[in-house]
Formats: sequence, C-alpha cells, structure tokens
Amino acid sequence: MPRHRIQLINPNTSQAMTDTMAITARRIAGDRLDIDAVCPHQGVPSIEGHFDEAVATLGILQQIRAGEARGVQGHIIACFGDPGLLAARELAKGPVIGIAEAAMHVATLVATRFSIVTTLPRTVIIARHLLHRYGFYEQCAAIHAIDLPVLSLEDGSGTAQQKVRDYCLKAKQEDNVGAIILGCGGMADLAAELSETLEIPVIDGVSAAVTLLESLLNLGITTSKWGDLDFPRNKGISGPFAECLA
Ligand code: 2AL
Repeated sequence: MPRHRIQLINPNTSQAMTDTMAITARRIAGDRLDIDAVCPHQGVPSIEGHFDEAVATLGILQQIRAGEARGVQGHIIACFGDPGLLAARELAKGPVIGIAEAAMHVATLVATRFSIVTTLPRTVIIARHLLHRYGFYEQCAAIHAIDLPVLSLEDGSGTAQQKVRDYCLKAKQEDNVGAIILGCGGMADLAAELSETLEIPVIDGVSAAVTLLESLLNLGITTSKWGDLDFPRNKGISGPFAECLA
C-alpha cells in the first residue's frame, strides 16, 4: 500500500489540544500514514456550543483547502460535534471523517449500546443531534457531562481526566452498555488506559477516524461528487473562498 498523507484538523485554536490529538493519531497510524496536525489561525479556543461551531467552520474549510494544496489526501475534523462536516465534504476532493461519527460507527461494531462522556452540559445537545443524524440514537444509553470546559483537559492539573475516569466507571456500572465513547478530542489520550482498566472498549474518535480514513484511502474511495456533496457551485462568491471554486 502507498503511504498516504492525511491531515488532522483541530477546529479550535488550541495548540495544546492539537498536539495531544496528534500524538494519539500518529501512534495509531504508525509508519503507514503521514499526518499533518493543524488548527485554524483565527477562531475560538474551544468549541462548546452552536455559536462556536459556526465560527470554527470557516477555519475548517480554509484548512481543507490549504491541506489539499499541500498534497493532503484525506481529512479528519477533530472536534466531537463534527462541525462543518458536510460543507467540508463538498469542498474537499479527498474523504473527510468527523471524530464523533467515527467513534459512533466503531462503537456499534463492538457493542449493542454505548454511552458518551463529554465536557460541558451545553455540548450534550450537539451529541444528541449527531446521534439522530447518523442513526445511532437508539444505541446510545446516556450522555454524561463532566461539567468542566474543554480547555480544562489541557490545564495540566489532571482534574478533568480524573472526572472522565469517574464518569466512565459510572457509565459502565449504571448504563448497561458494552462500550463508552469519549466525547471530546482532548480526551483522545485516555482511551487506551481506560479500555484496559474498565475492561470494556473505550473509544476515542481521533483513533477511530484515523483508521477509518486509512481504510477509505486504501480502498480508493472518496466522497461521492454525484449529487449534494458535489463541489460547491461558483455563483460569484466573495470573500476568502472567491478564488477556490471551480
Ligand atoms: C469539543 C471537542 O472535541 N473539541 C472542542 O473544542 N470541543 N467538543 C466537546 N464536546 O467537548
């Protein structure tokens, strides 16, 4: 198999979170993939609501365009709300995978039901909307919020990580689920440890997305350009995307 080059797009501007996810992604990829880990130059430092997602989406699309200009063949949107996913699929030539959809697909391959452990309570509705959109609502038993902001995962104290551990244990004991999904990109580095200690699959969307994207590239499959995911029509658009549309 040829060595493919992909990019991991952290949609928030936190370099620390980009680095955390890059370490996990590269560990999963081994020497089979080259991974560019990028984040937007402007935007929001963390994504915790609908406004944040809207602001982040333009930065994601700019990274898609810049990555393809550098020769990147596929993209991961590494935020658990999968912001801008369908817009990115329209714009990109290569396949695009969101970490929430990747985690949900993988969880349902190994368990009939799963729970999600995420950050702030206000992000729960975003995960709920995605469960509906992807058809996994029935398989999700519960969504737990540790009630700490996204960037607390990067503050070095370990407090947020301990709360993630506590809620994963609670989910295993109380939800009657076979798997747990970590509902934030900044939790990526916890999955291996938690899977081992809890003795059930604890799934991180970054790792899941890397392996699913690699599979699509190996299969030679990319986003269908027949229909709604075709490249955006150029109808005299102004602003940052004026010159990039066919
Ligand atoms: C996220 C995530 O994965 N990254 C971010 O900035 N916000 N979503 C979340 N529910 O915590």
